[in-house]
Amino acid sequence: MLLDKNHIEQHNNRGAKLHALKLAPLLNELPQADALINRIAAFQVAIPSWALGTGGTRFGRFSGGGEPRNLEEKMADIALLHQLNRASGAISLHIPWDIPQDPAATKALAADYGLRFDAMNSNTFQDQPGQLHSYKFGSLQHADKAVRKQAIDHNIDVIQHGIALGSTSLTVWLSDGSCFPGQLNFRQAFQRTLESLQEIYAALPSNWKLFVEYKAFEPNFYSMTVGDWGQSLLFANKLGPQAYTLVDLGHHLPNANIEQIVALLLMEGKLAGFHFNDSKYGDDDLTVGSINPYQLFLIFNELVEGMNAKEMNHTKDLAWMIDASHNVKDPLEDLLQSVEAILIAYAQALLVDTDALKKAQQHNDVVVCQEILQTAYRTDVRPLVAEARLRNGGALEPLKLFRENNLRAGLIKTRGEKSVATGL
Ligand SMILES: [Mn+2]
Repeated sequence: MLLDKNHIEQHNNRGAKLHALKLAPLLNELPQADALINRIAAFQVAIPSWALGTGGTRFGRFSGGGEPRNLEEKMADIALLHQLNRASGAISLHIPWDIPQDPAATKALAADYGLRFDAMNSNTFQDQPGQLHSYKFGSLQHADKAVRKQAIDHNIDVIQHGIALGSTSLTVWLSDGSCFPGQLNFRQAFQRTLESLQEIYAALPSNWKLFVEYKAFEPNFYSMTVGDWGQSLLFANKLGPQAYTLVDLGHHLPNANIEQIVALLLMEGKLAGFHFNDSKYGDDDLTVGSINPYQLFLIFNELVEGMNAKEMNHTKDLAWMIDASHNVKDPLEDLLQSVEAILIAYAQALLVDTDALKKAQQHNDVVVCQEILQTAYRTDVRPLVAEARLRNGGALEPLKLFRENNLRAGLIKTRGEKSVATGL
């Protein structure tokens, strides 16, 4: 369900005067404001197909109503987000939750909406109905070769689905590991996983990337076979030039220095996938920037610095995706908040006076180093982000417009109170 363009125009006209007042000081103060706005306007974040419904925990799930009932409705939701913020122009599909029944039609629908297909996601962390072998004790690491083969074949099948849609990357997140000491031989688990990944890697088209996503714990609580960035990097290096590490912000132990991790992965040319969310304790999958926006800024600061050092394209060279769960908020409102937080942190990182920072670092002027970072972080860049959105044809205030037009009520009317989207 897309919004009538007139509604966006009227909303923008109503807020135009106040927006101009807020933007003017930034345009005066920042000589590079125009270039900044263009960079922000180019930034796109993919939305995963499992993020449009209400999320839950193992204790319960509380649907908010109007959830998309199929892939087409999920795409319609992302198209609506993209219409509002012009920064959500990609969808990341999960197989088998969202297998396109008619790939050509799915591809055509995406083109109509102006969406492209981001990374494909395989699933060997749960058993599907009718599945021959169980993943209870792992998939690519499994002691039984038949289980490993089933998991390898699934990943190759996901690549085939992706080729049909025009995707160019595969994300492999494994829940493989062990829950108790002695359950697993770590070296053998690693070797078997590597051999399995090598078979998947061999099935990649030459223009594809393989992202190896790591996670510190859960669902296995003693060891995870791809448990941190070092293990992921080992796999990626052993696999070859098309394999990369994927950083998910929620997949670290508490207080991990994620900004240092991304800096080093970029240095090695091995960072290519990135999942946004926020957390206080573990893999909480909360709205991006809702708990620790300063950390998000520090991470973006290293991302921008590291990408610039390698002359990378900010928009295209890393696969940016939101990977969060919406347990108590409207998923679409939550995603609008997340994208906004990402663009704000990106804009703040672009504001960092890198020349001055280099000088201060050279002279060990720790005070000035902190001042430079915090000056950027404490700048209210929201008018720049809004201006970027306006130039792209989006809404001045997407969340406000979503509510003004009762868009969730409209979705409930079409889809019902009790519709449930596939996902976690
Ligand atoms: Mn993730």
